[in-house]
Amino acid sequence: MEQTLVIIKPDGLSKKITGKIINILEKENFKMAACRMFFLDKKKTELFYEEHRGKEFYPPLVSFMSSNPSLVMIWQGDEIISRLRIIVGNTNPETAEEGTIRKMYAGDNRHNVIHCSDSPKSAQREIDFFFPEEEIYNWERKEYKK
Ligand code: FUP
Repeated sequence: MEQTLVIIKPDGLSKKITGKIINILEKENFKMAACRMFFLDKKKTELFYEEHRGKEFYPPLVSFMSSNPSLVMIWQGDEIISRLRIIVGNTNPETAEEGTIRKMYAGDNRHNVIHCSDSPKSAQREIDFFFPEEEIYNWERKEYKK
């Protein structure tokens, strides 16, 4: 089963859409495997977005991501990496497809409420970046009344 890293960014928490985003993921039948709140300080953000170091948007991105806490999660499901990229939508909400999370909730291409891994390789790196193995749960859904 494929896993991906999801971050509800500081603007997502401020906009009070955490539940809405989790609801979208649950409706897809994806399963949460880990969840923790992180205050991404400057150093941790710089390392996480290392591939963008040197770009003009890197300093303001680091400052935005370290302005408030984020909710960091691992989600799993069949082909979740590519499927979630479609559900999340383009980096810039102006060009994102209708109905995508970023089209519905993002302000601009920096304050875009959610991160999700873009490939199996980056998913593995990002999962290892935040979670030790013992904090990742492999569990099965059970049937309950109501
Ligand atoms: P994505 O995979 O869609 O999150 O986008 P990228 O990996 O290209 O960029 C990572 C983050 O850098 C974005 F989510 C927000 C930030 N960014 C900017 O602030 N300005 C830009 O022009 C591009 C990206």
